[in-house]
Amino acid sequence: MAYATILTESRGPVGLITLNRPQALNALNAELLGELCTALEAYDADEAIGCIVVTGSAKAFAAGADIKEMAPQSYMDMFKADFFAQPHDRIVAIKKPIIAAVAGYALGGGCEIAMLCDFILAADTAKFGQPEINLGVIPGIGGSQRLTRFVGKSKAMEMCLTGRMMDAAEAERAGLVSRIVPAADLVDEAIKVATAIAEKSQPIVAMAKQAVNRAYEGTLAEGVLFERRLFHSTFATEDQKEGMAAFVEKRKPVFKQK
Ligand code: CO8
Repeated sequence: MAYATILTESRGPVGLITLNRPQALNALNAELLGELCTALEAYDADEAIGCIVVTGSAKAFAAGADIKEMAPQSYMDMFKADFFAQPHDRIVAIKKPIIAAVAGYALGGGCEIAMLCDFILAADTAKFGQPEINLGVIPGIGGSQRLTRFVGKSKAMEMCLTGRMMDAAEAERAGLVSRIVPAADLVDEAIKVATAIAEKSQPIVAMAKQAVNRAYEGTLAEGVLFERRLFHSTFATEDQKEGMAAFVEKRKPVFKQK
């Protein structure tokens, strides 16, 4: 199948998905998220594939949800569409293991998509962050919940309140990524690991994935729903309009605190 915003390629038993909107640093618009989910589901259904790798470019895994697409949305638009519920739920439903191979920026929704994968291999150039606060919104696809489970409350709170980025070394120390590899080797290393997983028993791999997720996901569903409703609510504020308008106009936001 031909996609407009991603590239797909089978490497032996591994399905490789490359996010490919270079002009927007792989910002996650509706088309890209839809194609990503469709490609994941196609590999999930393909008996020849045992593991999936999702990667981006050298500069950006993904620089977040597409701010230009979101900027004009109202609270009602977000609420009625249950914005971001679909990609979240479709990715969570994938049964085969998914490895995120992250180089460059993984910000906002980009960091959240990486955390929705089963584990993250980071290039030494990777930078992770939840900078939504700078736009007058909060994470909307599980970031405040999953980041806290990965790195603990203190660091997650600091990241979500300040919007600062973590480099690869800090992300590895904090437990966000499984390990760091040189940027030039990232995709090859991810394919190597994915091939090793694909060569194991697929039903047992699926069970191991379920078991680890069981430990990790406790009351996550409630947390994600709670977060999504709050995220929708940010679109009722003047500061969301200001934060996103300022980004589009390439100026500093002047928040009105309302
Ligand atoms: N949305 C739309 N366009 C973007 C985005 C984005 N998130 N990020 C970058 N771009 C565009 C820029 O506007 C620019 O386009 P143009 O050339 O037309 O002006 C192009 O990509 C290149 O970007 P920059 O010129 O800014 O590149 P720099 O190297 O100077 O800076 C940065 C790179 C630091 C990554 C910078 O682009 C940046 O800060 N981007 C925004 C990061 C951000 O705030 N992300 C969070 C978005 S909000 C969010 O994700 C909410 C999550 C809700 C759920 C998500 C579900 C998927």
